[in-house]
Amino acid sequence: MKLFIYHTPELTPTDEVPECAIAVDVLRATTTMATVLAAGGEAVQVFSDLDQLLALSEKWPGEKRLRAGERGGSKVPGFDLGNSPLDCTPELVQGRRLFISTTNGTRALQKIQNAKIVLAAAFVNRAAVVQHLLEKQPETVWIVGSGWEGSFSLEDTACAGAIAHSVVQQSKLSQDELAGNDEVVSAIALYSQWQDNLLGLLHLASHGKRLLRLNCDQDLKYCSQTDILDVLPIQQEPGVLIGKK
Ligand code: 3SL
Repeated sequence: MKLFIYHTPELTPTDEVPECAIAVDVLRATTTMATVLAAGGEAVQVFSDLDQLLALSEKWPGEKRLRAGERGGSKVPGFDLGNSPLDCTPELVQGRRLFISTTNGTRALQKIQNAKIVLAAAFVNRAAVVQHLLEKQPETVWIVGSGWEGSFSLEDTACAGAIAHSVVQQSKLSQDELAGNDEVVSAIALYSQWQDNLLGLLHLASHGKRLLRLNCDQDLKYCSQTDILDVLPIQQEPGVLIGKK
């Protein structure tokens, strides 16, 4: 297995496709997706465009859908939900499909949707993602951070590092054998430094600060937890993820 980390969708190559690609948006899209699927959501369908989301979800039975729209950290008016994982209770999401569009996370997933295996990861479901990699042993794995409007996000790279760190610990591969690019080495170093204080890292991150200004302290707390959800969000058809438990 060779692992490559790309900090943003914009930095991700477009002329090749890996066997397995993983989108990461710790704050908060992939954390929300894992939460919905762990709580019994039927599927998560991602859109970069809000109008497309509204048009497509309109064809879905009303009682079986939830529409989530986030821009700039806030809920889009008229949508059922914004992008807080804390709103996604089993009572609300069970048996329903989440149609979701967020500023960066859904774009990252769309960027990698042609890979053979497409996953969504966050700290909350890191162990499930690592277990899948160890079982399937894909030859090439890309982890793509969502970033913020084209620039680097501390928390997404730290989560990519958490995945890489755990693969090294649980496989016979050394860091040198696993790393396909320099980003892997630096992501592991970042995670290693902060692994005992991920909430502190989220407070330091620029998007964490943006969310704190929007009074999302509890979201940061939730998103900083590692390995609390045993769920693997895996793409079933382009743009549609289901939860493998
Ligand atoms: O950028 C995104 O996709 C979102 O996760 C941003 S937010 O955390 O909902 O503000």
